[in-house]
Amino acid sequence: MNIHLITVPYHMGQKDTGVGQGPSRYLEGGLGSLVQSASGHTVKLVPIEAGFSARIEQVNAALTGAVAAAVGLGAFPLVVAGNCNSCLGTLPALRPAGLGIVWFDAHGDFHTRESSISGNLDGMALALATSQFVDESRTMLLGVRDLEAGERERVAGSRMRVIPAADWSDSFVSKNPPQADRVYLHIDIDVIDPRVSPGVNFRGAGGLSPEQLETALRTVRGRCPFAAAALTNYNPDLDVDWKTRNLGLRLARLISSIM
Ligand SMILES: [Mn+2]
Repeated sequence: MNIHLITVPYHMGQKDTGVGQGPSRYLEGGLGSLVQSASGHTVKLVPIEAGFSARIEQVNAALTGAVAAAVGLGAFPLVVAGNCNSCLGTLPALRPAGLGIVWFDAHGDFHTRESSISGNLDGMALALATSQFVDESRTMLLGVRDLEAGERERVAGSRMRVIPAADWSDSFVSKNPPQADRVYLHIDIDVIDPRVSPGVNFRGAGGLSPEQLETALRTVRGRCPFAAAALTNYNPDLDVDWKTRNLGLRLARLISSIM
């Protein structure tokens, strides 16, 4: 299957700022050729362009168009984005029947406008995704370790299946496969332990190891196909010796080889 490598170089509508620089650094690190060699298929690079300063909704609308175009051609959409709210651009372009979400993140991204202290859209990304596009019962939140007050209660009261990083076991996913025919895979790279991946805005201790994440990805893929995948939230300004960039490249390579 051909891959459309869709890059979204934006942070909250601002181009090439903070985590919005991540896609460019990955591309400079060889992302395109690596995805091509891992998948053995043609890779088309699709950069989202919405000017230097746009509304988040404009960026996501452009992303919806790009993902829909990929799906229309039977290509696999691999989204590399600054923000987790890119899910709100990707999901509307995917056929909803049987669709689930597998979401790796240190955070819940499960605030409402009422529970959010910051009002930051990224803190609501999964909450909006499950209220608008995919039912909670078909959603898994994996590797979470930093839930805020208000959000913690909302996650606990949800029908999502949740495994915190602190309770991680490699067998969890095989014992609790996604209740879906195919899944949108979302990886916020801050799910990984910051000691091995420092290039993130959140450096709270206790994240997953790259090997734990990779094992989980293989297990999920063994149960159901990916409808699309997203890799988000790499901040090159905070990276050390390209550790997080190289990890992201490794993850993109794995996704491309098993998708
Ligand atoms: Mn996060």
